Amino acid sequence: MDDTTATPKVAIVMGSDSDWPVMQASGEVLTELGIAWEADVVSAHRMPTEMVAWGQQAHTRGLSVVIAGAGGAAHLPGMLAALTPLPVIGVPVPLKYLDGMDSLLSIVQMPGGIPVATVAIGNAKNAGILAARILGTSDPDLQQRLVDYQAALAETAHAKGDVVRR
Ligand code: RP5
Repeated sequence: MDDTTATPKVAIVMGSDSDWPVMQASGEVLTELGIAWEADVVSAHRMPTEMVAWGQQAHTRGLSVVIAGAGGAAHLPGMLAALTPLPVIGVPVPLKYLDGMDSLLSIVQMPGGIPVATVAIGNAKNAGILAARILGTSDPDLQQRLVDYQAALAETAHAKGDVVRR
C-alpha cells in the first residue's frame, strides 16, 4: 500500500457537508487502494469566488483527479471542469425530491469541450475507483492493486453463485 499521509492525489469536493454521507464512499475506497486524498466543501452557489480559486489552483497543488459531488442544481462538477485541466468525476447526490434525477441531469449534460465523467446517482464508490484507475495508468503498483480488487469482486460473485447453485 502507498503512504496515505502523502500529498493528496485526489480531491473529493462537495457542495455541502450534507453531501458527505454519500461522498465518503469515495474516500473509503481510495484509502482501501492506498491513495492519498483530501476532502472539502466548495459550494458553487454559496462561495462562488472560492470555488473559482479552488478550481484554478487545483492542478498546481499536486492533485491529479477531482471527484466533485453535488445535489439538486448540481453545478459544482461542471464549473470545476471548466476551471481545471484535471479530470473531473461527477457524483450526482440524491436529495429529498426527484430521486437525484435533477442532480444527474445537472452534471451529465456538459457542453462539448468540458467533460465531466459522471457516475450513477449516489455512487461515490465508483467515482473513487475510477479515480484510482486513472492514477493506475501511470502507477504499475496501483494498477496491480486494481487487478487484485477486481479478482476479489469475481471471487465474491462466485461465492454468491455457490449459494444459489443447485
Ligand atoms: C447542493 O445543495 C449541495 O451539493 C447539496 O446537495 C444541496 C443541499 O445543500 P444543504 O442545503 O444541505 O447545505 O448545493
